[in-house]
Parts: sequence; structure tokens; C-alpha cells
Amino acid sequence: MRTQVAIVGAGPAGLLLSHLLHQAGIESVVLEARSRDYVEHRVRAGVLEQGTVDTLISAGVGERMLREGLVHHGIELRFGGAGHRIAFEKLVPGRAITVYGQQEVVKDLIAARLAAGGQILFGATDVVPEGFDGLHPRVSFARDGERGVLEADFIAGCDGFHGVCRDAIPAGVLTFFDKEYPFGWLGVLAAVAPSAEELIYASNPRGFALHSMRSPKVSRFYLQVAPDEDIANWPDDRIWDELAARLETVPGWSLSTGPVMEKGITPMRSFVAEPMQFGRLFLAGDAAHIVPPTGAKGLNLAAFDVTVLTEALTAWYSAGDSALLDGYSQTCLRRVWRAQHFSWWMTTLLHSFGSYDAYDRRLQESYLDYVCTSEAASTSLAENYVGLGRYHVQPQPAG
Ligand code: RFL
Ligand code: PHB
Repeated sequence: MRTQVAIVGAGPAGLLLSHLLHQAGIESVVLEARSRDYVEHRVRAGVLEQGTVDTLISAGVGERMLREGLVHHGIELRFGGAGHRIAFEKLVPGRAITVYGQQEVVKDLIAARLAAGGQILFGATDVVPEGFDGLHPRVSFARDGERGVLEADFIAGCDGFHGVCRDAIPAGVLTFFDKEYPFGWLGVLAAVAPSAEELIYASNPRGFALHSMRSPKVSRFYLQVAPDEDIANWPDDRIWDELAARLETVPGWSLSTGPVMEKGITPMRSFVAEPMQFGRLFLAGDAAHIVPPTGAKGLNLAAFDVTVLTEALTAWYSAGDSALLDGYSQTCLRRVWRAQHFSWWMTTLLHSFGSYDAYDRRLQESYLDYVCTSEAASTSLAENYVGLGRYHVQPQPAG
């Protein structure tokens, strides 16, 4: 089997890349370890930046998102017995976020690829990327009990943090930057109407809590928990009690409860692999970098990477110009590091750290106060949260 770009992973990065390449007249085949049903029901991100929304609309896959997505013009930071709204409409006019589940984006992209005759090989396991240090990359894999080989001009490693592509790059080529946090997030999806119109990020001495949503009837919550916490310790009643204790801190505000549809625990870490390319293998999305979800950046970075990669591959196929491909890593990493800093900063600002002494806690309180009372500080939060504009991401010359 032969294609132009072999894509490993049918998450948002791999699927959007395949779709954008198709629109640019470039063929690809996606190899995905899991089943279609599994990837379409994996509950993860929910916040799309304006730029991601614009990309999905201009790529023709934004129709359902425009219908069902919830456009938000602010978020609330809740601490010290009060809520403080970060008003995007005032601080970053014309920019907003859209709350639309990652699995809905994935469903829309799979539908678009299949409708256009695109090839997504679900259940492709034991994937081995090879030959990408030369001119003839290929990916071998197992499927339906047989081994197959996909030959290509390029390989796109869109296989997430636990994928195989990053590890296929020879030792010593990549530099890793890594930070682990002393907590994880317990995520909960519940069949209950949201108790607020906008997301609430609550900093509380008991730990951080986030109230998000998916639709007028479905809410999404997160609780800071120990990194090695066992979900068995969190029966539904305990989850609701803890969410209430951390969120019901503002007079007159109460949390509505309902049936828990899904729950799970995710560790929190920051990670970057540099560069995001070796030979003809390009890493995109979580395969190259992850952030703690407090800044809601992971999916948005994945979408940005593949937009840059599509532009670079288009220049290569149409004009034989490799300058953008050579600059791919540098162009992406500039935005990646801004999101790394913002995500680390939001995490540090809002979580309880067992290691903090009284002085550290006062610093945290002071910064929270500053962010909510200074227009300069809240504008900085707002512009990073809704996503920096294209000006920040002009392709960089290689070097
Ligand atoms: P994915 O989504 O992990 O997809 C990778 C795909 O590759 C497949 N795969 C393989 N296929 C073949 N062979 C192999 N050896 C393979 N190994 C893996 C996997 O099955 C999978 O289908 O990576 P991608 O596409 O880079 O997308 C990244 C996003 O998923 C991730 O950054 C976001 O979910 C992060 N994130 C958030 N991002 C946001 O922008 N906004 C948010 O609000 C937000 N909230 C979150 C989040 C992530 C969370 N968790 C669970 C980590 C909230 C949470 C709780
Ligand atoms: C979500 O709705 O899943 C969500 C929202 C905001 C975040 C992270 C996750 O910062």
C-alpha cells in the first residue's frame, strides 16, 4: 500500500491533518490502534480557541459545532468567597471560546474523511515507523491477523503521548523537557444541567475544582486529587460532596447534581520533545508535547501543529519548496512554549500544593487578587486563554 503521507493516530491531530491534506490535494492514510467506536467516545477536552474554531469552519467541518457548540465570552475565577469574571468581550474584543466536546470534533472529522473516501484503518496495531531518515519512509502494522506495510513520502506521528513515533526517533536526537505535578484531575461527566452559564475555575484550600459543561443538559467537572488516587475511592456521593465543598463558596450559589455518566483520573504533566521532526517523520499534537489541562490548550495546540504541517507539505508538493517543512518545528515550538507557560501558570495559580508554606500561599493569593483587579493582568490571562492570534505564529526561518 502506498500514500503520500502516512498518519499514525486518529485523534484530533491525525484526523484534522488528513482532512486538511485532502483539501490541499494531498493523499494520506490514517493508521489507528483503537476502534472507531472507542475514539468517538473518548471523553477529553471541551474548550476550543477561536483559532481552532475558525480552522474547523474554514475546513468545512464546523457545521455541527456551530449549531451545538456553546460560545462563551468569559470565565469565572472563584476564590476567597467570591467569583471574579474574566470578561473576554471587554478584554479581548471579538474573541471567544467554544465549548464543544473533543469526541464531537473527532466524530465530525471521521464522518468528513469517510464521506470523501478517506482511508482510516482502525484496529491497526503493532505499528512500526521505519526508513524516515531516508527518502522512503514506511509504516508496518498488524491488522485482521495480517501484517501490512504503508509506504509514503512522509510520516506524521499523531499518536499521542503514549504513541510509538516519538520513541522511534534514534536516541540522542530529541531533547525532552518534563514536569510532573503533585496531583491529578478526577474528571466527571454528569447528566445534569450546568449550574452556571460560564466555566468556573475554583481555587480552594481543599483543592482545585472546575465546573465545565458539554450541553444544556450535560455538565463536566474536574477535582484536584492525589496523583496516585484510586477512582474506587470516589463513589458518586463523595464526588458531589467534594464538588459542593469546593464550588459552593459564593453566597446564594448552589450546585445541581445528577447521574454520573463517566468518571476517570488523569495525571497532570507538562512535556515537550524538541525538535518535533527527524528526517521525514513529523510529530504533531500530544506526541510532541502535553500540558496540564488547566489552560485548555492541548487540543488547540494539536490543531495548530497540523495546520502548520499542512501548509508546509502543500509548499513541498506544489513547488518543491522545503523551507516551511524545515521550519516546522521552530514555528510550532514558539506557540507550544507560550501554551506551556500559560498552562503551568494557570495550574500554579489555582491548585493547592501540599509543599506550599505560608509565604507561598500568600504569594498565590496576591497573584489571584492581582489577576482579578488589574486590567493588564486579566487581559494577559484572557488573550492566552482565547488563544493568541496568527501574528504570534508567523513561520520562522529554519536555523
Ligand atoms: P490523542 O487524542 O491522544 O490521539 C492519539 C491517537 O493515536 C492513537 N494511537 C495509536 N495509533 C496507532 N498506533 C499506535 N501505536 C498508537 N498509539 C496511540 C490513539 O488511540 C489516539 O486515537 O492525541 P492528539 O490527536 O494529539 O490530540 C491531543 C488531545 O487529545 C489533547 O491534547 C487534549 O485532550 C488535551 N485536553 C484539552 N485540550 C484542550 O485544548 N482543551 C481542553 O479543554 C482540554 N481538556 C484535555 C482536557 C485532556 C484531558 N485528558 C484526559 C488528558 C481535559 C482532560 C481531562
Ligand atoms: C472541559 O470542559 O473538559 C475542560 C474545560 C476547561 C479546561 C479543561 C477541560 O481547562
